[in-house]
Amino acid sequence: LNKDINLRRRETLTNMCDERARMLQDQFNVSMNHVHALAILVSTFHHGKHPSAIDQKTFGEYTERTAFERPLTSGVAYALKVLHSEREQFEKEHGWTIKKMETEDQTLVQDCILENLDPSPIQDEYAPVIFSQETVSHIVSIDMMSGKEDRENILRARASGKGVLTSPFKLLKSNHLGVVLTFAVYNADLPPDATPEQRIEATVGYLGASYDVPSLVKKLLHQLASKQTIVVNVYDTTNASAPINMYGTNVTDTGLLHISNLDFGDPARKHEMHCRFKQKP
Ligand code: WA2
Repeated sequence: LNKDINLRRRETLTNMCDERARMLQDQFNVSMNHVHALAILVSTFHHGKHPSAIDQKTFGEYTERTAFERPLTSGVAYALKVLHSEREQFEKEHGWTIKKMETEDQTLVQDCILENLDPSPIQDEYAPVIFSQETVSHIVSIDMMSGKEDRENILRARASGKGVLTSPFKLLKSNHLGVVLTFAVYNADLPPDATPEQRIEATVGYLGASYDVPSLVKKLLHQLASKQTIVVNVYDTTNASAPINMYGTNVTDTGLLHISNLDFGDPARKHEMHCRFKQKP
């Protein structure tokens, strides 16, 4: 009889965990597809039309009105690829200087008060944000290649042509760990079977979305009934020996555990959902 009860308990935990993992993965996939579509929108109406049919006002309104299509995202933005030889002309056109994300006093940068940010030192190239959803307007004019995680994402996105994810890191103006999803935007004459070198050459910009993981997973789990029953953690397990806790409090509990796999669409990153019962049998 006891064995039966234990079996039932295990089964219940498995089903609840798999259901939650599937929901999170599906919502992530839906928003990823819409971020991809935004990259195509920018390619078509900003780079494909002369003069451009998109400015900050249009981008801001459109992304705010379609925010419901991107569950789990806290905002989207577009950064332009600017070579050093184009910098002076670019800054004159926009009326501001390209800013650096990392400075001496990282607390000032974290608050993201633009006056506190230094102009970017000379680099081969930059990725300043030119359009943003209102929710992330604080990153406009910041060179996304000056932040470690953002830079790695940009380099990987443009060489691959795929949507890529960062490891969890502390986003600007946020107290939580988050991740950034990036799609490269290419100029029109990129062949579909292009090599990484051709892709890098044809890159014109980067469309990115930020995910404040803890608040978004919390919102998602609260939509479900019986949230009292189980404790959920989400981990980035890309480095199997050093998993990063992205959601949920640290657990010391050694009770019944179920692990559901999470696929966020970037094969270079691994994620898992860990579920436990709140109450002992
Ligand atoms: N977006 C929002 N908050 C951030 C952030 C970011 N990156 N990086 C640090 N805090 C425009 O991949 C291009 C968005 C980066 C895209």
